[in-house]
Amino acid sequence: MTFDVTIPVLNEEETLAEQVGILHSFLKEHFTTSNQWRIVIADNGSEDRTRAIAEELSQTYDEVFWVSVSRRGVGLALKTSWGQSEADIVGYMDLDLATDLPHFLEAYRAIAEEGYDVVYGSRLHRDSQVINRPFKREVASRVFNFLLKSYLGVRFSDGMCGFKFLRREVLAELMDGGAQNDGWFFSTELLTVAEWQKRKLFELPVKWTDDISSSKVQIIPLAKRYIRSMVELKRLKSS
Ligand SMILES: Nc1nc2c(ncn2[C@@H]2O[C@H](COP(=O)(O)OP(=O)(O)O)[C@@H](O)[C@H]2O)c(=O)[nH]1
Ligand SMILES: [Mg+2]
Repeated sequence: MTFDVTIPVLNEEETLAEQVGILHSFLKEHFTTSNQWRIVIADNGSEDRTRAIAEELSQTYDEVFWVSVSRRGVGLALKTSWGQSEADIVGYMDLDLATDLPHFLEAYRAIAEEGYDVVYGSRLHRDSQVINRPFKREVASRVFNFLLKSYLGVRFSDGMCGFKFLRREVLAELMDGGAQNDGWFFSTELLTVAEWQKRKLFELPVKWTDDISSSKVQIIPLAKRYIRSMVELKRLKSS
């Protein structure tokens, strides 16, 4: 099966080239069929050299592509990138490669060989291994996932992990079913709607290493937006 790995980026000039290089050599080593895969850098609104570096990388590597969207938001970046894709499998991972790369092989297998529709990384499974997670992020993550479970009635263990892959076939229906957010919440919506639609979800306990210095997330404003989006999604469910 063919696949696209999207990397959403915002102002990542410092690490973009190196991280894409690491991902590229990993995929090259494990997937040797030509034209089987692509890395798509999805930039929206970077104000540094990110976009120029993405262009350079796309010239250096045959398998690297980029898309650029004028408005900010990870959800929008992913929808744009996946919307242009022709691959059997689409998905994304964070540029910091916080999720250990070999997990991608498990994710690929789950969809390509075991018939799963959606694979999501989880940092909250008992077999997960989480390194360097700042205490307040850990707490925020647990509270948020608890709210998802109690308020939306979902069963998945981690809605926000930056590591998700799905069969592209199901994307349009997930979006029709309510996965539409332009921001970070899109990632959680995908799983929520997938559950509502009784898709086959594969929970992948991951080894996750936080890079404390690089995070752009501001917990309080993000939490407010998340909760607002959760309420909207709930309304959709009951309507
Ligand atoms: N396209 C896009 N990517 C973003 C945006 N905000 C963050 N990112 C990317 O999303 C990924 C995860 O961000 P990060 O700050 O590491 O989040 P954290 O690990 O949850 O603290 C990185 O690859 C960022 O460059 C955005 O508004 N648009
Ligand atoms: Mg990170």
